[in-house]
Amino acid sequence: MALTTNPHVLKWIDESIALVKPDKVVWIDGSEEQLNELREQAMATGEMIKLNEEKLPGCFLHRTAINDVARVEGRTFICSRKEEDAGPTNNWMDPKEAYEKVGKLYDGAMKGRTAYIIPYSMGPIGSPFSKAGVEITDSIYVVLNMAIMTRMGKDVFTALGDSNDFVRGLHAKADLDEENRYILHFPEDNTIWSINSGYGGNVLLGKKCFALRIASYQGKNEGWMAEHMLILGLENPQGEVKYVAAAFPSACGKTNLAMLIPPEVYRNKGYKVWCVGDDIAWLRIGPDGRLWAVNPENGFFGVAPGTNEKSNPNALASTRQGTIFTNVVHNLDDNTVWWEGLDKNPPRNALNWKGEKWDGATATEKGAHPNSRFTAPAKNCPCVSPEFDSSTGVPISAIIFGGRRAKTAPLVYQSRDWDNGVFVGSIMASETTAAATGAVGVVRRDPMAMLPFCGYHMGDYFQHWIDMGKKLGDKAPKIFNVNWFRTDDEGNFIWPGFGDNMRVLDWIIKRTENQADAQETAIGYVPKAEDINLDGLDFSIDTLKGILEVDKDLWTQEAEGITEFYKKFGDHLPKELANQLDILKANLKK
Ligand code: GTP
Ligand code: SPV
Ligand code: MN
Repeated sequence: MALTTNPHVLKWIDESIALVKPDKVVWIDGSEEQLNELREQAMATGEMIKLNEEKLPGCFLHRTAINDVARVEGRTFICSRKEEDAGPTNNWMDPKEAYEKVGKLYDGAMKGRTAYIIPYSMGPIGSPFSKAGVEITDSIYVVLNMAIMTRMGKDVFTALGDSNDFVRGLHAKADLDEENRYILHFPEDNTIWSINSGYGGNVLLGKKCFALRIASYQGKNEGWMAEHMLILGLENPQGEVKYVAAAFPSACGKTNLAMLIPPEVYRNKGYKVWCVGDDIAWLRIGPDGRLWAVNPENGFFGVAPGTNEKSNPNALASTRQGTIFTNVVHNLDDNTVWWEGLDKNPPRNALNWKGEKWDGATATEKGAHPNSRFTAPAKNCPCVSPEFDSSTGVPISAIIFGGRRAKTAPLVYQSRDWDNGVFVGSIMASETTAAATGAVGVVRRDPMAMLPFCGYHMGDYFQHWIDMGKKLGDKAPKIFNVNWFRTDDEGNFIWPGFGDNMRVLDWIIKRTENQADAQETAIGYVPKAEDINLDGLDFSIDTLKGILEVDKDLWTQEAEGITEFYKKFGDHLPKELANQLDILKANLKK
């Protein structure tokens, strides 16, 4: 039975169902009873494997097809009516052509299957920040993931009423054919079409497709921002909490920073980090003129490899119940899971991410896929912020950009002002990771970590950032850049990272309070080495000076790279950014 009488919802569902022709239609009400039935069905077909109930209560393992393990940027399209509106960094398809061409693939794609209709909210239901979505999918795995990642169920329809303001998402696994895999976004129609994939970022349509690509377009039109950012609160010994939002590209450390446990010297004094979000932030100017953020998600879709008791105990704890693991190792001895970097005892009697026999002691290949993931409820996180469900969000004091750079970018620097900060975000570059298909470790420009996620012309997106700064005026957050990934001549990371990143956050917060010094360089303000607290850390001040250095030769090359990159944006490049590039060049000549 339909869970709503909203005519816009019903019309779109009727049309979509007529196209994909499922045998059955099931409305997802969000009840535990219904979810349990679906879990039972997925266990019966092998789609989900129930894990050890004592060690991992309510947890499941799922394996995707081996050709379907990451986002597919080459097959992701922005279907705006005008090609120019998609801009130079997105693939574009004419919407008419897209509906027609991919419509043929959808025709009858759910024959013999069940269509599940999922009402969900990005953001707390009823918050002025929040937006509703409806996803039609033929995958139980998607339903169960959406139940963790979003606020899902019939209350969403109650909050939506008869409004037309919801995002339509149609997902069909079809036959998982790579050649016919499409992730299409129609920003002007509030619509997403995804076909021939079963992997997270391609199919959990509330996440990257809606909360970044469609939402960034909505934000541009409505005066707010949708960003690929974690949100954390840093509590000082006086009990005051300052919030920061940080944009790093995929698999570059957002989840880790968001759940950071400060080193002992800080913990002893009473410092604590609270996690508000680990991947996406929606930011609006509040009644007080400051920038406020909510995390539109309700769970973490985190990278498994490298997550352990030392690197990120809070993430690990988050995965100990009610979690879905995707493409990790299945330990057959005790029916649990394992991944590279979990501990030094890989299981011997196990199946790798492909489901093949795997012996961790003798294997030459990795057992877990490098982009294997956990889907864990945010409420499981020991450091989840008390403000997690706040409908007004949290006020942001600092915005941090960052990426993986073996050289060039110093450990941390502060921009001179907002426009310079937008410039810093726009020139972000990072080595590619396994989070998307394609080569790994290649440096590419990834402005604001949004290259794969901006739903419109990136030059106009830069302009939107500049315009937001004008509205925020002196209430704007301060903007910083960090790089945890400088390497030595042997390719080892120099900075210890993880919990010790607290030492950098400490300087950042002090800067927002005008309580720390800095030295001006060609690119902005860099800390004086003695102002980064190294207490309790075996790390020499000379090594620190090394990773704080701004090498003028490298930056001169960088400026050339930026000049080339900026040409892409033509007359959509804000004059403020062209001006910032001139300033950088002039500074480098000084
Ligand atoms: P997405 O979910 O893809 O958006 O990734 P993310 O930005 O949340 O990255 P995540 O925190 O999952 O980290 C990805 C990888 O970077 C993991 O293998 C981490 O172990 C590693 N990593 C995270 N923080 C640090 C750090 O401070 N130093 C070093 N060397 N590695 C880190
Ligand atoms: C990312 O790639 O940035 C992720 C994972 O957070 S996905 O949901 O696949 O996009
Ligand atoms: Mn991400």
